[in-house]
Amino acid sequence: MNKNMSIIGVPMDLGQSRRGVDMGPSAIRYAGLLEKLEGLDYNVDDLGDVPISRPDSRHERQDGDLRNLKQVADASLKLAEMVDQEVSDKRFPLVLGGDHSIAIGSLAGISKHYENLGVIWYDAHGDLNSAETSPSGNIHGMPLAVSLGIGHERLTNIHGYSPKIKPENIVIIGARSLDPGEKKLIKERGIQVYSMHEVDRMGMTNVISEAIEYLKERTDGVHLSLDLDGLDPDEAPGVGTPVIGGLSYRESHLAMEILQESAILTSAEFVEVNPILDEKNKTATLAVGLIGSLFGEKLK
Ligand code: 5AB
Ligand code: MN
Ligand code: MN
Ligand code: MN
Repeated sequence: MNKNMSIIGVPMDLGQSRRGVDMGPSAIRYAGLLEKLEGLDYNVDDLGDVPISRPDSRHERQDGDLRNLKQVADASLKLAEMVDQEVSDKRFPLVLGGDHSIAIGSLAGISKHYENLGVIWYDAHGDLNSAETSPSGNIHGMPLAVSLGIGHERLTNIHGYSPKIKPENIVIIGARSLDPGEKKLIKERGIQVYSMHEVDRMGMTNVISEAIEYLKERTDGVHLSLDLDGLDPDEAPGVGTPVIGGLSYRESHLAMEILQESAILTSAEFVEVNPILDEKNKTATLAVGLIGSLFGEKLK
């Protein structure tokens, strides 16, 4: 794996309605991220945080009923430009959220560099909503749809091109809360989903190995987008939209370890850590542990 890594924080909480997830990047750094990566011999450059503009009013809803559309679009473009630069400089971008709307910017910046970027979406949710299907109007439930070119044009066209991702290059792992419109899209577009049902039946070793084989055949780079709510709320209490019955601590470490062995990843992001809802920084500490496994920490 690329030993030159750039860390970018995105203190964004405007893609959803629970305060505190903007403090995620600080909490992850505080939990020892840099020390962990430097201990694994990475040459780490922490670029700090993307500036986020505040909305005039918290619950401002605009253009097609998307909450904070303008601010999310502005931040997405800034993030896209930053990750674009890091990929150009041959550095591995590691993005810290922030709510999951930040994936719009990450994918916009990264995908420009690939013909067929693959995405592993590790999440309880599909994040495949649009204004028409969303039950909440929250943009953090939309980034994967936006990256497919579905949604508000202000979001789909960020960084000047659309779509960013092809549906057949996506693998969702850990899903257990999909809205009707999301299920429809998954069927129509042939998106690969390993829901908790498949994880239970096949075991994580088979799920992640199959996902890696599938993506290896068809992609020229792979981005991991890991929403901490993919894990069970017992392991990751500090998230805004917890869903019972999630991936375990060990299943998740195992997935990261097998991803490390496969060496297919070219970028990653860890999102939705909310320190206000957390218990003694447990979720941020979990994120740093998973990042350790993903980047080569060994148990023996
Ligand atoms: B997350 C829901 N599907 O659209 C919606 O945490 C939840 O980034 C979205 O995965 C959860 O509001 C977004 C009900
Ligand atoms: Mn998500
Ligand atoms: Mn989620
Ligand atoms: Mn969430």
